[in-house]
Amino acid sequence: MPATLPSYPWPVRKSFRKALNRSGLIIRQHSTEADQLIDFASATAAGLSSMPRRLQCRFLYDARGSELFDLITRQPEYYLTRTEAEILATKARLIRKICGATTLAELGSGNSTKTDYLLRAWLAQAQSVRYVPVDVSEAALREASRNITVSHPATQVLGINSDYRSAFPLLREISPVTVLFLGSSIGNFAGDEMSLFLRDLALSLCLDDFFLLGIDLVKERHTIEAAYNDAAGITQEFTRNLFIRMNRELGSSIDPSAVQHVAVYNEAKEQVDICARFSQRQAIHIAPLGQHVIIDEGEAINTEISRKFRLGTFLPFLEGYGFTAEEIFTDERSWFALLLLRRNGFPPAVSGGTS
Ligand code: AVI
Repeated sequence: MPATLPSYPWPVRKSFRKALNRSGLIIRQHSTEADQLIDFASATAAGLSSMPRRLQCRFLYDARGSELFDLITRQPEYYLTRTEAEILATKARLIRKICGATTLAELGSGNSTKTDYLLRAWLAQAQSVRYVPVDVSEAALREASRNITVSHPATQVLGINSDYRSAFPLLREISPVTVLFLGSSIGNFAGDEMSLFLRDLALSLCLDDFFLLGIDLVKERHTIEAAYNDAAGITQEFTRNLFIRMNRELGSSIDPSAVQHVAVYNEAKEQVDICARFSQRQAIHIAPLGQHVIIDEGEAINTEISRKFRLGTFLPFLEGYGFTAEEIFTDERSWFALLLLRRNGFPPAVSGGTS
């Protein structure tokens, strides 16, 4: 686990500070297209050679993958987005009251639709608000920025086009801040990734900054499994799209029709394990590295996990990273929770996972 956070050279910080007074400006990530391709190729090669085989879920979100995820959130079985939006709709004003006139920064903002409730609540209390969305997709940032500027002209939008971790060192520049991490995206992290994320975020925030975290709660198996096996087959297409992306970018020559989407709730681990099972043997080519990996008929590759949480164990775990709950908001069925956390402590010097 790296001991230090990535840091930006002074000129980048300086230009970010200058940009704080403007709107709509996109800070670009530093990696080139070639770097991104090598990152995809090497992570794929490592994941396919590990046992069990596992691909990193961040690669699911190319342009088509992001479109498909957006469609997933509208499926009747996928309760997460709707339930979180219901909570936000009723609690946004109270959240603003507790957080005060902080800057809103959103990690993995996507199309920023749920953020609308918070922006309205912030603008009901002040003439303007600064909103800093962070996303790897420049197209998503530009669209969100355009939409928000049209629907809330008093919002100053300053997009950061990078992964979360690279954006963390800039959070201090916009403190006092409320960082949003919605949709239970934290559930897609494995134990060590979650620990690293929480530790780095805690180290990047100032004392008394806020962290609004959406988490999906443990519930009956059939409700959870239905959400990841929608009748329209969109989630299946989402899983398949990762292999279509590999064909396009890595020259992999995979037969997409041999990819079967399998999503099963593991009650012992309290997580959905999402896999691609191959109905035929495949020789997966990773052209940029000149490698081949053989996948046998019936073999499965894990493409994602989606953890479900219990408040009784997760809140003390968050406290261990310096985050204390100011308020916990849930829906009527206790299916989903929004945790309003305050950073008022310190993370451990060396962190461990939840499992
Ligand atoms: C983004 N994330 C919170 C989704 C989830 O529910 O774990 C990703 C997803 N994968 C398939 N369906 C939804």
